[in-house]
Amino acid sequence: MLTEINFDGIVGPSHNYAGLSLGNLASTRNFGKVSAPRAAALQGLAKMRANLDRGLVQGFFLPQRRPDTDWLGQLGMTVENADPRLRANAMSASSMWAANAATVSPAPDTADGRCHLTVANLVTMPHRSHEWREALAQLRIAFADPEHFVVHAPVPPPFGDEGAANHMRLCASHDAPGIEVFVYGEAGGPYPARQHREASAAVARLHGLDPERTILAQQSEEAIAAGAFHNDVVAVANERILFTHEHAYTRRDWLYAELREKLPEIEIVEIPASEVSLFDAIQSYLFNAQLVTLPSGEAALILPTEAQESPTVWRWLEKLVSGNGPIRHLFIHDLRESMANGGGPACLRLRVVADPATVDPRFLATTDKLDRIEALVNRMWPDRIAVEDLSDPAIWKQCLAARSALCATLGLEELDRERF
Ligand code: SUG
Repeated sequence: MLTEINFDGIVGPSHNYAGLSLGNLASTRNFGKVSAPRAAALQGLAKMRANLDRGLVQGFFLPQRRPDTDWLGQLGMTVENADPRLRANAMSASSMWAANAATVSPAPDTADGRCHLTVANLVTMPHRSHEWREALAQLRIAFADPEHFVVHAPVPPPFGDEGAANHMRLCASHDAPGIEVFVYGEAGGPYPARQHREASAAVARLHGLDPERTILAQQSEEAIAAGAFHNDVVAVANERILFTHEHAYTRRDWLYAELREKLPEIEIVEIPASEVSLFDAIQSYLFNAQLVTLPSGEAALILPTEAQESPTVWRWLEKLVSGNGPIRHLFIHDLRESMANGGGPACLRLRVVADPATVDPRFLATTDKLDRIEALVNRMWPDRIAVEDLSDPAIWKQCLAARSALCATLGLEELDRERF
């Protein structure tokens, strides 16, 4: 039975605000703020628990080992003698944003009938460029069944690939063949375009997708310049619904026409700039919602608190669900710690359409397992981290010990032993 499984990144114990992500306005704005890693992880776990209670299948990925001394070693440094900026890059908890872990093409879309995953190389940002090794290791364990999955290593640099955050799949239902849309950037005003066309095209080829059912669309320069460093900040798709901002794409009319031709049942819900500006959409992370199909068959948006706090955005959303439109429910979650680094509900999860019975069960959530993770977070995650603390050996030790304990709790000790 193919179902959508949302794998959320568990927020790591080193979560901090070092302002490392140029073009991500929240990251820049909150540089130097004191973070609350324990609260951050608990907020993420509460979202997972709520989704489980809603009848959705929930999985997770583990936080990566931080400080990443293997990466510093490749640069000829140790965590003790690294300069503070590079040390901060080695301490980032950014792997929590699982939407950037990989791009996923479910079995009904691929030539060999298996689900293909390509790990993202994340080469544009130094603090994210060293995530791929452990991401690959986790995916190879979680999706080890060769009958159902193929896990590809990242596409080579310099072609930047940021994974599912720049990929959308539209289909009549999750288990039917889909139309896969790869969104790349060419220009972004003062900011880098993090997803390159060459990388998107390579992933589509590696996954064995039918070119007739694959679309490469350019993200608008205006959107990137306004702070939409990934497509999932200005659009989200699920089954036959595309929910998007008017100014998300360079050739919007062409894209909509292609989609309508390839999937006649598509429902495009577009917010015009005259009702919600790109600025308000990006500030509120309205589009960084999880758009999910509930067991009842109805579509729901899982939104961050910030969307409710913006009067224009909230008015628009209330109108959306009170009408006859395809989206019927709104659920709000407090994810302020992740949001302050530019990561909303959709950034925190990687969607994989698969039969849960074919996935390594150690990566699947149950209420009992979430209880155990929560207890561990309460006991071992730092309460606060200021940017200066990233140079404190006691924090390095605490972060390493917390992650080791989590690996042990989940029976994933091999991740603790492996070097990346
Ligand atoms: O890559 N923030 C992440 C946020 C990623 C959000 N993901 C999606 N849109 N899918 C990023 O910019 C901030 C880290 C810092 O500033 O220290 C950061 O990496």
